[in-house]
Amino acid sequence: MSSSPFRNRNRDSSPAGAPGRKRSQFTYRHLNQMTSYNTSCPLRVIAHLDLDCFYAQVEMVRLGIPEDKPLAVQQWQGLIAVNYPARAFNIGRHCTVTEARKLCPDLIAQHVATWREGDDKWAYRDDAAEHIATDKVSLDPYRLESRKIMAIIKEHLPGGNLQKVEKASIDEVYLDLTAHVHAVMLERFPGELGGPPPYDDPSEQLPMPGIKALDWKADALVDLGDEEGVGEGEFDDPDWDDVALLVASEIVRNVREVIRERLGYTCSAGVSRNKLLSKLGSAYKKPNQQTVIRNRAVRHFLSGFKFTKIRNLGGKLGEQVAQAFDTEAVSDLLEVPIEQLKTKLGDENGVWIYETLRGVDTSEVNSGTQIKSMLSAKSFRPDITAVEQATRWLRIFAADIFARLVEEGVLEHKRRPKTINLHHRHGNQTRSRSGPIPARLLNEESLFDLAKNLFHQITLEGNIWPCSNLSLSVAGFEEGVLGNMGIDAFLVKGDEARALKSSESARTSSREGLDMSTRQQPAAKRRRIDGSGGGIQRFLTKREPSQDTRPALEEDDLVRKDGGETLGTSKTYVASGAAWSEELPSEEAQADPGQSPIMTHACSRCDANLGSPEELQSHLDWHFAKDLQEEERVSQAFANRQASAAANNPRVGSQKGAAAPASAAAPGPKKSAGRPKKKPERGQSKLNFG
Ligand code: DCP
Ligand code: MG
Repeated sequence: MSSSPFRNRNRDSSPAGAPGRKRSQFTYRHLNQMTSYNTSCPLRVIAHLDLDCFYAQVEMVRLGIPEDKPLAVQQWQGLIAVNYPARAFNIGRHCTVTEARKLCPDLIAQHVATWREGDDKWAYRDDAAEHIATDKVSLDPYRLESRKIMAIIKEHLPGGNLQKVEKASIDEVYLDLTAHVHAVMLERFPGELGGPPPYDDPSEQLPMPGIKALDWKADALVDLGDEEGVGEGEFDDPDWDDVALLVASEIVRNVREVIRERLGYTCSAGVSRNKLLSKLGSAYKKPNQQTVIRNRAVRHFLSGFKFTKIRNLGGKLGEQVAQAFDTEAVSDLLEVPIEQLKTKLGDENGVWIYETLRGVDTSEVNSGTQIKSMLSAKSFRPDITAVEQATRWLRIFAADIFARLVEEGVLEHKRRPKTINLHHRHGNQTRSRSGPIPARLLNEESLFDLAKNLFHQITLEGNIWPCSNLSLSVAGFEEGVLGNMGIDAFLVKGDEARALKSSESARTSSREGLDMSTRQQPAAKRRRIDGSGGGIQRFLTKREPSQDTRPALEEDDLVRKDGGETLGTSKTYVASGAAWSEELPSEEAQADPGQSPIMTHACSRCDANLGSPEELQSHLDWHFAKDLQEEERVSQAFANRQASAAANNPRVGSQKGAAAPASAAAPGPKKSAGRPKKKPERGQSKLNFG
């Protein structure tokens, strides 16, 4: 290496590993743990990358606008992204376009692209801002760029087991660089790390790195403060955790450079031992910088924050803590003994907060993250008041979602959603209906038909106008199967028995939360899905040529059941006018679609024999309600277990512990939905899709 960031240790001193020499605080076992992404490995290295003023950069690159020109991305009269030159004028997301122009008359305000009925694709339109009533925001341009960024990152990093990348939101990525860094360290320090442990004992300490100083280049290195007696000082020799972070910071710098070269975007990064710290690190110095938080600097770094800035503490839990201790400063809370935290906040929360404030976080970088749901929504101003208006929006939603499904590989049968869900808001009341998406019938038209049908069901309840918000979502993604349309496709078997039900779980809630009830509706009869006739046709999906053959891997639509932030990996925004992401209700149905002819009335899950298809469906709905309940019970238990694991071992489980406090705010296990009524609700039996 020509410009090595490592400077050799003074070789006058005894050679690395020689008797009498100070040894590393890390062992051979710790070193080895680096290869298996062990989340409690003390040599872990995690990076968080966050694009600078992302949407604004996308527009600047698209329009060829010089970097020093102030630009903001406009959505109706509001701003959703502001570039750094514009921020210098005190323009922020809180400003309206008019206010921003007053602050900076030269501001370029670019409106986001919109869908407009009648057009079959979103477009940038000069008059979009005046069409809030008839346009719907499209974020596709940003998703597209986001995918390109992901592809570059993945391409740039070594493959196989050395790569662990999690897309956390449209402009954020976590990298677990531990295994990669391990490989680099072995290559660069063969003398110290190459050999087997003395006496073949992995608990032996490693020799110290044969270097005396590390060159952090331009990285913003968090300093250690002047607290005395807190951990290691600046004058202590670098140990392997410092070396690992240095190697990681080189990798991250390279990744950032490649993104910059290939796409023109800058991003900021945080490099540390876990997600919690790295996320704080990437926001620490912006734009276009990276911050390294060495283990020895963690305490000083965190003590400067308000704890409400820490992942998972921005919400209710943070408020509760602030109230209980009358402070928002991490430094104040560091003084509070764990027992007191437990007394005031409960055992789980107390332990979790105690650890979090000390920078403990063992949450995994989850490379398997894929879209779990897609949502297309519109808040109306003014409210809409007629079926025809709603139907026009449903068509746009269906087109929007289907376009994203195509990206996701639905035409190639890579992945497909199993359920569709419609939410309707009238005053304080939100109603929703969901149902299965037939496996063999997934195209824009069928989504539209399904949406219309769900809407029709809602209208049957009456009192639905005016409507202030409609949202359509698909969820329950499964890996694609299909291909062979043999007889199997038409028979009821195994899990597919669920296909027999068309589960409509209806949820009516009031904003005040006083009237939250979940009830299982008896399934409607299995319905015709399209108007084009029954018979075999309705099982066949027209295969349309794919418009786009790029690999479908888009994760920014991912909306986690736990509300995203619980795991700290997914941002959830509700932008005014048109939500681009909104917390979805938990996946409502796991039903495999099925318009399959019923061959039996026996329940494949419990062998109960039902008298009619309708009864069987009701019965399966009941199973489904039980499953949901069970799922929630299990995840709750899991969160609790993690929290108690964390209590026993402060290095373990803080992430899942993270889920625990948040889950306190999440709906707990529902009261038993009970057996559904056998009789269909009024109007149900008459329903037809299409
Ligand atoms: N976004 C949005 N509404 C919000 C917040 C964000 O539509 N309330 C969109 C626009 C942002 C993008 O998400 O460009 C990424 O969000 P960030 O919070 O990362 O903000 P920026 O990337 O714009 O700025 P920064 O440089 O602070 O990361
Ligand atoms: Mg950003």
